[in-house]
Amino acid sequence: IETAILNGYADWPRADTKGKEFTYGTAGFRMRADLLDFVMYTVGILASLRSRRLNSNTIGIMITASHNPAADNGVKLVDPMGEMLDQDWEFWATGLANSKNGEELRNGYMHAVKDLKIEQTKEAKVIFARDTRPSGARLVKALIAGLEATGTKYIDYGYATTPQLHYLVRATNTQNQPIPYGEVSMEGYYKKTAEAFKLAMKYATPNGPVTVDCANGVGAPKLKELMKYLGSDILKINIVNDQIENPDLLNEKCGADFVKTKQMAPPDFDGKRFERWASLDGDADRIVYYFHADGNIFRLLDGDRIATLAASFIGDLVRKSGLEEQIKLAVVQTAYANGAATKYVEKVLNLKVETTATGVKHLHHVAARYDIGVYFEANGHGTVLFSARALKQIRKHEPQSPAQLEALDTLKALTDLINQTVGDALSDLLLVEVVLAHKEWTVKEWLATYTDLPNKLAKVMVNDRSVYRTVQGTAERRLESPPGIQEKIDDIVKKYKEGRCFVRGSGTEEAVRVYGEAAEVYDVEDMVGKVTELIS
Ligand code: NG1
Ligand code: ZN
Repeated sequence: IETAILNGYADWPRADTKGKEFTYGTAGFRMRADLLDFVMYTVGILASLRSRRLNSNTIGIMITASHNPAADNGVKLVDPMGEMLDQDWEFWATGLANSKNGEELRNGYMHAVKDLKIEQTKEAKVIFARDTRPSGARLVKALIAGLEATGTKYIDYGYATTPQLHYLVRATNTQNQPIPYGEVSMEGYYKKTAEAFKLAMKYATPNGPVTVDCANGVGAPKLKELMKYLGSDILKINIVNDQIENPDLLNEKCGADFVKTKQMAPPDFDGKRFERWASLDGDADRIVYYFHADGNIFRLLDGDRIATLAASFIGDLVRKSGLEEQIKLAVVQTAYANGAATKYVEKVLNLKVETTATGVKHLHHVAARYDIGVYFEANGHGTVLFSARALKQIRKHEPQSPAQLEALDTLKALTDLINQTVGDALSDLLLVEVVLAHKEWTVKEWLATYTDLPNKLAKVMVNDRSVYRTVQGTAERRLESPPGIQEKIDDIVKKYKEGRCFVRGSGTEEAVRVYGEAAEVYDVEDMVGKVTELIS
């Protein structure tokens, strides 16, 4: 293997990154696609180590740059149960990817084998997939070179959404267990999702159509495929922005990230008043809803809204099933969640709220500690996790009345509908549709549940974001460095009614983010402006 790794380097040499190191961040490796070939080669090697370390369980590799422009690409590893790669292994990922030449890579590999006590004779197994970016085809070749050098067995699933790949990983690794996650095929994903949706809709009144903007990405063909299994009698879905054959259009003035950051609908939006639209991102792991209210006012229903909608509905189902004593629900957010959403969950829904650091892996871990954990980032990435304990309670519960039976049936269906591995725009779309149909709500009633506090997210470009360090245990809401700055922020913020403002270094850009909210719009502008000045 060592020799094969060294020899393979000739075909996939490290690109000149002008001294810049590769980092495995929240989104894996992500950058301009032409710099990624060697990184892919090392990711293949890393995946072999990970699989052998985990008793030949299958590891997933997803090639995508999500909502980034078409010229970028990226890669991330998926652990056996469909979770993100164990954080401790980011060290090895970064180490291999930053080898300066073939010898360094080989030595890095040998170091890992020794340190991690890898048995190289064990089988190594990998499955992978990619989004619609044209560079994906070339990057797959580099990846396969890494897999072959290490004698790793692999299956190429072609195009898939990120959550579909996560599904396939978990299904593969649980296929011989008492309760497999699902059939090990793309068809298995569609069947499981569609069947669960139909069951969840059994007692609901179908709603009007929903229009889905697929960001001209992989979500378009995959949603079309899913629709064949859903049929159109319970839910009518219109698709826009499905041009995957023109890569320049990917995420271009459309998609979930565009809608959320610009706070506007894509230019081709033609929804009538109160008609529901939703946007996916480039790899279909995020979703936001929106509509036009009276006077053509744009209204966004973001991740906070999906979380509150899901928590309210699932909380009701638990109660109506008679499982209130046995099953506890919590909602997990980041500090970017609107204060009004947090208050609504605590005061109206009477549920516990936890706040974690930014990044899905943090939310996921905390949500997994609860019987049912609802987690969403404001940008629309999230899911609902059902613990093994909750699933057992739900399965063994004997309903005492027709009403209990109805609630329990719907709850069971949701445990299959909602992707348990990662936030999944397709299953989240169906989840929202189920809830709106059951509640007989339009977007108008959904929006009316609470009123967002006026807020603003600003970005300050800096040379070194690493000096902005937050205090442990504050979910990144307070700075400990640079020294003295937090006190100054506090002095500014206390002058505004319901003022809240925090500053943190971005994990994905060379920038510092300033988020603020207050009771009045002009106060937010003023407050965020002053804090931004302070750090500029
Ligand atoms: P950073 O750049 O660390 O703020 C951004 C988003 C996160 C998450 C990550 C990963 C905001 C404020 N931040 O993180 O929510 O999605 O990208 O993609 O939206
Ligand atoms: Zn994404």
